[in-house]
Amino acid sequence: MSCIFCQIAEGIIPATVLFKDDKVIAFRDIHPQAPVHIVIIPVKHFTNLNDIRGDDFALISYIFSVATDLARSEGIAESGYRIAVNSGKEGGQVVQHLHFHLLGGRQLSGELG
Ligand code: D5M
Repeated sequence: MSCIFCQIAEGIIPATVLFKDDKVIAFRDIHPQAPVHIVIIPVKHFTNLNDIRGDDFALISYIFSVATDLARSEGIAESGYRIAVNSGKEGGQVVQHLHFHLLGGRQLSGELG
C-alpha cells in the first residue's frame, strides 16, 4: 500500500487523529498553514474529486458535517475558517488521496490562487 493517507487510515503511519469512524478520519496536518490545520479524508481511497460519483456525494456531505463539528470543537466556528480541496495537478494537489483541509485560528487571506 503506497498511499500515505491510506496508511494513516490503517494506523500504519502515525498521525494526531482527532476523529475516526468507518467512513472518515481527521488528523492534524504535518505542515500546518494556520494554528488549526486539519486534514479530513474518506477512509475509502478516492484519488480526487473526479472519482466522486452518484452515491459517493453523500460521503462528501458527511465529511462537511465532520469538518463543521471539528471547527466547533477546535473553537474556530465563530471566528471563521476555510474548508479547501485541492483536486488534481493544477489544483495544487500533492497527496493523491482525496482530502479536505480545515484551516483557521488566524486571519486567512482572500487569495485562493
Ligand atoms: O495537501 C497535502 C497535505 O497533506 C499537506 O498540507 C501536508 C499534509 N500531509 C502530508 N503528509 C502528512 C502526514 N504524514 N501527516 C499529516 N499531514 C500530512 P495537498 O492538498 O495535497 O497539497
